Amino acid sequence: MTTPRPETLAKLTPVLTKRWLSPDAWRIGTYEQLDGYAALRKALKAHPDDLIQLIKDSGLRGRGGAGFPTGLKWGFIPQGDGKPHYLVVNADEGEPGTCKDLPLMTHDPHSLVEGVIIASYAIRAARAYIYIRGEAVHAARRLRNAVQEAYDKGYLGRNILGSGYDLELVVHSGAGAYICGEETALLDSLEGFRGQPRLRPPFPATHGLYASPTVVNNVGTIASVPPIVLGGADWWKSMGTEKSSGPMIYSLSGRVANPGQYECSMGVTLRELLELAGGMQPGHNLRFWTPGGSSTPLLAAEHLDVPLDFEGVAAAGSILGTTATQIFSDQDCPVYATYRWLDFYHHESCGKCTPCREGNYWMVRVYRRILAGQGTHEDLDTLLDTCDNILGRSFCGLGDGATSSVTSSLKYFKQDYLDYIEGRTAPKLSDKQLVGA
Ligand code: L3W
Ligand code: SF4
Repeated sequence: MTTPRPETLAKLTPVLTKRWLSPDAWRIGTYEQLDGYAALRKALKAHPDDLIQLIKDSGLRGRGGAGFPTGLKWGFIPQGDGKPHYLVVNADEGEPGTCKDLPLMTHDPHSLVEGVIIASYAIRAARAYIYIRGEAVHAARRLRNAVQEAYDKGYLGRNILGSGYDLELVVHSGAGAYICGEETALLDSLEGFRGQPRLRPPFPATHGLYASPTVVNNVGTIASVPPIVLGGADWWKSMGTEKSSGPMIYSLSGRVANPGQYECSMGVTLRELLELAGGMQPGHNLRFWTPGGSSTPLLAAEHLDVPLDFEGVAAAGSILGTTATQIFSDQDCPVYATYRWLDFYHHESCGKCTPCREGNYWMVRVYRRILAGQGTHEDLDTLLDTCDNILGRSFCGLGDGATSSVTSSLKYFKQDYLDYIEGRTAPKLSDKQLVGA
């Protein structure tokens, strides 16, 4: 266990999480007492274009994994086109290890609702949707309650706060498919079709929901909007790094003493996060970790001081992704962990394209063989070759993401694979588990 140092503790920057520990923060009365809906009042007095410029100036980047500049995306919405515009919030948090949006919606749902209203006003949308993961029953209940409270208080519906602006907000629960977190599959699902990715371009910004201009943003992105409106772009940029501005919610899970959500300025390192979280569990030493969920290449103990911002993680050969740091120790097996992630991608593959559908199916079978002590040296080449045929050849990011842990675990932990193949590690799977992929 490491004792937190005061200078490290100063790195906690509660902005999106600042109300989480207040009693009943999810109720509108508490929210209003803690600055709630003050940003909306301010925003409704501004011109929509000025709000888009403010978000551009803040440097806010998407919190759903890709880090696309939010103000730029809002600016893509054509104006004066006569078509309806939509805002869709991607609340389908399903990436293994990722746990930042569901706690936000559970503890502080009004921050998302307020962000939705401001963002919709900025892009001139009269209808917005929050697409929430089907299994997240409690968060959806909190969210629906918050939406109703906002309607009752005149923050939603017709002529919001006497501004003349109208907005309807619908909370839609999905049916529990990871692929529906891909923005175009999400739109298909929202339209009532089977959720499968659409060809991009055209992007949702011009051809989104019902073929109309649509902004799709992650929960954390939209919940960042009210603090930016209140605090200003310079204040937001005073946190984080030059190209990755603001705070970010990092979720720590696995072999860590105090798992949970830690909101810090972007660019914090895993070493600092671990100090905040009380260090590793007793008796465990860090061996490997994901910087941003299971779709991001693994990093190793040597990467403890990598700045966790978009550029820093990319320079280390991985992706910031959803800032879901899953921590594994010297008592965990990178081959088995990779197999479990791969099994997830194989199960969640929508089947639309061959590289992902077939590639993941076959790779799961190879992993089972290796873990059952029946692998060969050629299997390692087969895995790399299959990844080569999935990465960049898949229809959407799910296929690419599936290869991340395979290639990175082979890069850093090839010896662990060889130990199974050459009989130094006891098999983890039985012969019976070889089939059925
Ligand atoms: C208009 C253009 N819009 C790009 C928009 C695009 C989208 C955003 C980013 O995947 C990643 C993925 C996962 N005109 C545009 C444009 N856009 N060019 O920008 O797009 P893209 O394709 O870079 O990424 P994506 O498809 O949004 C997201 C990774 O995140 N991930 C997992 C995420 C899981 C969750 C979750 O469970 N909640 O988010 C982890 O790393 O692999 O690479 O809006 O339309 N020219
Ligand atoms: Fe479906 Fe996988 Fe192809 Fe994406 S990459 S479209 S999830 S089969």
